[in-house]
Amino acid sequence: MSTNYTGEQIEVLRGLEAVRKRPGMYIGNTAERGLHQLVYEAVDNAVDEALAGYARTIRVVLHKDDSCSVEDDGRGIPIDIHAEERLPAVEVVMTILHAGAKFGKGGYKVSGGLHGVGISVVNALSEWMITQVKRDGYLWQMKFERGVTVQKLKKIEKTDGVGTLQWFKPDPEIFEVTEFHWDILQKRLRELAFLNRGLSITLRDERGESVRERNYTFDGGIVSFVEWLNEKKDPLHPIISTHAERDGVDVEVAMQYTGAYADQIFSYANNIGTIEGGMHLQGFRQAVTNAVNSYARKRGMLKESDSSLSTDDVVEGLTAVVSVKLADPQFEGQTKTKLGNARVRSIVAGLVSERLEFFLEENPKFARAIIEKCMQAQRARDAAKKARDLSRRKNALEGSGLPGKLVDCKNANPSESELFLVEGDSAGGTAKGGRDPNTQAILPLRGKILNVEKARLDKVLANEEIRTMITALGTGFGDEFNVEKLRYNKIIIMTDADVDGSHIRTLLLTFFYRQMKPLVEDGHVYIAQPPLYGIRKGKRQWWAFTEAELKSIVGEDGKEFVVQQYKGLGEMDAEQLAETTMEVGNRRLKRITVEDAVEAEQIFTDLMGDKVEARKQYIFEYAKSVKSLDL
Ligand code: 0RA
Repeated sequence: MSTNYTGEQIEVLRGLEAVRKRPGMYIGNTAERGLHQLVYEAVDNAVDEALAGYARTIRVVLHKDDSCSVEDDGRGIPIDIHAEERLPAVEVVMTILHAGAKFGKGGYKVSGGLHGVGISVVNALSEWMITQVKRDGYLWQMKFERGVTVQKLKKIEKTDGVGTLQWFKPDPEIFEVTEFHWDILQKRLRELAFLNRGLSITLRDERGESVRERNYTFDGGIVSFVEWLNEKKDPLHPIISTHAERDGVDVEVAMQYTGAYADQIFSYANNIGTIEGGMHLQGFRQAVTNAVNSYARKRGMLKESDSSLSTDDVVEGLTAVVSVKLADPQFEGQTKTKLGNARVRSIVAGLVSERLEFFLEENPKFARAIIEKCMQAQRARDAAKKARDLSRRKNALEGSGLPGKLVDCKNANPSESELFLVEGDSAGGTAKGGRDPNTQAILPLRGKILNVEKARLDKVLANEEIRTMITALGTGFGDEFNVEKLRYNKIIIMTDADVDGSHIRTLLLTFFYRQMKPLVEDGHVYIAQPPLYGIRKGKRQWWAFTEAELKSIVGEDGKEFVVQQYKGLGEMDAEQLAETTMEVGNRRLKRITVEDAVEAEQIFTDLMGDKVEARKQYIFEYAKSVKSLDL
């Protein structure tokens, strides 16, 4: 046998070594994201089997030892001997890099830039892995350790069933963290269930004291997705949807206008979220723009002298899911999430035009509501542009153009400068006293004014405070935003730990995300974390930022400690504020991610929208999470 050992085995070991040496090349990173990528890889294989028409259910279980199993009821990975490799096919799939591709199953094999690295990568990065296959009358099993076969394929028992189980424990030698997060997984699994109509996906968590289990099955597919996205919004009409195959591209679209002011359009190619958009999204946007304009002209709602509705106008308040599946997806862009196949644009545009034109013709009442909504967006945009032009002219007249309320820093180098957006004039004064005047600038914002603005984001621009802030940042906003003109590397929102503070924070984050997106994407936005408590004992002084920290300082009884709760920034003096919240080295900043901003946007919708129920719910939820509520 030793003469045989060379060929395949060496190839296998080389492959495993490459994966374990540079895991990032295969799964992105070895942090949280990479860890969850392992589950996605296993799940994607099962979803492929469902797309091929065989599997109907997928079951993902998080076990107590931080291992994860993914089971499907498909045909089972083949076990017959692979001619070239002279190993059972399942062993080839599990141990040879990129072997998955050799088993092309036709149809719309998912082979995106993010997924499709092959289950052998999961195997290589797992402390152990067990593969079970039910087919041909038996349950078969193999075992691996760090990708190396430790138990050859063997029959376990008789069974009539079919399917595949992949059970793996991520290797702590590879991963910085090995704990799966329920929230992350359920979000993706729910999304996959929406995108694959009828597919039943169960997530079960056995790690805690009580078992948690959820099943996601949506007979409506992406129509259910849109329904779910619009749960808290005011839809203007029933969901419009279409599903067809053209030239080998399977296209599904569901859309619904709401009273909201932002659009929410999700696009996918082969179940992968195309964050950077691409041809399918372009085709969709183009078709909606054309259909809405041509209907509005035909009905005389847009007069000959009126300018056409822009794409931004016609997508305001639109919730949509565009999902395409194709055999040869080209993923482009920085994060390989932009669909490049040019023919997909006209295919999607054609289908959407056809469907939307038909809907508008058939439903004049709904059509009118949609057109009116879009025209309102157009008017708001025109008004915002006028306001922008006006303020630009005004600034030019005022010389330096920097607002009087801004307490600027001396250092003119943006990479070293920070801007604190501080709630209230009095806290602004304190912050001014506590800042490092070389690098830290202060802009006080009058919270109450922002807070009562229960209206569309465009109106926010009419707000003096916000205009002042835009001028201070130097970037412009909306279509004219230019991140290169940013005058500060860090923009730090510093608000009180109460409901008002939380409103202002939400509004600012939503504003940044919608009107100055690159600020968030490039990580320029932060939230200051003032302490919740000051604790004294004799001459010693501590700060606690969480309840847990307070407990750990004062212990269970804590009799000799004097604990002061800080509700507002104004309760601290300049020195205290500097020491706890502003000084580099001492302070704790939370950097805002796109996910945070999206969440803020959701909260903003709840808070500012017309749905009283959602607003009540938010305040109720919020009230539970803070001890004393200052209303
Ligand atoms: C290739 C061929 C066949 C099934 C599969 C792959 C398969 C792979 C995975 C991975 C997870 N679950 C899976 N289920 C099936 C079937 C070939 C045949 O039976 O004719």
